[in-house]
Amino acid sequence: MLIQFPAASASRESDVTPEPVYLSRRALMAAGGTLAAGLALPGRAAEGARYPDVEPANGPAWFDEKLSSTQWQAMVAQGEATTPFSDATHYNNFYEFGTDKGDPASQAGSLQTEPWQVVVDGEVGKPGTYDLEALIKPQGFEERIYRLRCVEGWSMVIPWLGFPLAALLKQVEPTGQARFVRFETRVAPEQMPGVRSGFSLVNWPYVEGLRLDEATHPLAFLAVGMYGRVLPNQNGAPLRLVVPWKYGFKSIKSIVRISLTREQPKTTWETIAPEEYGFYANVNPQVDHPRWSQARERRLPGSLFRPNVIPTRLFNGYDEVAGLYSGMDLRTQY
Ligand SMILES: Nc1nc2c(c(=O)[nH]1)N[C@H]1C(S)=C(S)[C@@H](COP(=O)(O)O)O[C@H]1N2
Ligand SMILES: [Mo]
Repeated sequence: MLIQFPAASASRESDVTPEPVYLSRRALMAAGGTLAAGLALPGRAAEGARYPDVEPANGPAWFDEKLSSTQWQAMVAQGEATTPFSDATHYNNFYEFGTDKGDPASQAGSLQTEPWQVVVDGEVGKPGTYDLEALIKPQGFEERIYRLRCVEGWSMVIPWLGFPLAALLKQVEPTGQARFVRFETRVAPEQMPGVRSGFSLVNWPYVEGLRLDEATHPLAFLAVGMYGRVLPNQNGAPLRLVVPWKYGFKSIKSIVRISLTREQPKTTWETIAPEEYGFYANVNPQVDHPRWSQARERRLPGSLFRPNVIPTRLFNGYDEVAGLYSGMDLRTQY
C-alpha cells in the first residue's frame, strides 16, 4: 500500500509524517515521466494523508509543483499534538465572512482565489502588481508546525506550508527608507457576507503590520497551505501571514497588498480598540487584556468537561524573538 494512515490518536509531532509517506513520495517523484503523470491525482490526495482526516484538495499547478521539493517538518512543536484538521478549519476568525466561529467554514467557499494578484508598493525597488504565481515561483516550500494563540484565549497547533516572509521581501527589494510592512486583505463584498452586512466594527480592508525587523525574522512566515494541502478559504487562501509569537489577529488572511512604509501602519484592531489591542500584540501571559487574563489558554480541541487549559508562554514560547524587543517596555508597548 502506497500510503499509511496514522491513527488519529497517534497524531503527535513525532509521527505526523510517518517514514513510509516520505519514502513513497520520493519514489513517486524519482519515477518521473509517465509514471508521475499517471499518478498525478493520487499524488495530490496523498499529500492530505500526511495528517488524519484531511479533506484533500486540488491546488493550483504551481502549488503541486512545489510540493515535490518541500522541506517537510522544517519546524515542529516539540511534544505537542497537532490540532485535528476539522478543528483548525471549523473554528475560525475571519470577520469578512461573519463573526461566529463557524461562519468562515460555511461562507468562505465563495471566495474566488484564482486568479489572485498581490500589489507590492511603497518603499521597494520592485513595486508592481504581481500574479501570485510569480511571487511564489522563486520560493522553496517548508512545512512549519507552529502554535497559534488567539487574543481571545484559545490556541491550536497548525502545520503550515509556505516560505519565510523575509524571502519574499528580499525579492521585492525594500529601500533604505522602509521601516514597516503593511498588509491588506481582499475586499469583495459580493463574496464576503461580513463585509456586506454593514454592521461590522471593521473599516475594511482588514489591515495588519509589522516592524521591518519583525517581518524579516526567520519565524515570520507566509502560508499558502496547511496539513499538506492548499489553504482552505476559511484559513486565508491563497496567501496569509503567520506570526507565531504574536496574537492570532496579526496573522492576516487572503492578502492582496504588501506595502513597505516609513510610518507605522494603522492596523485594524488597534484602530477599533487601542486600549485592548496594540500594534505589537506579542503573546504575553503577564500583560492581561483589560477584560480578561492572558495567563492561560484553552488548547483546542477541548470539551466542556475537559477544557484543556494550559499556561500561556511569553512570545508563545518562541524565545528566539526576545532580542527584537530588548529595551522596550512590553507593558506599555503591548
Ligand atoms: N482578514 C482577516 N484576517 C484575520 C482575521 C480576520 O478577521 N480577517 N482574524 C484573525 C484572528 S483574530 C485570528 S485568531 C486568526 C485565525 O486564523 P485561523 O482561522 O486560520 O485559525 O486569523 C487572523 N486573521
Ligand atoms: Mo484571534
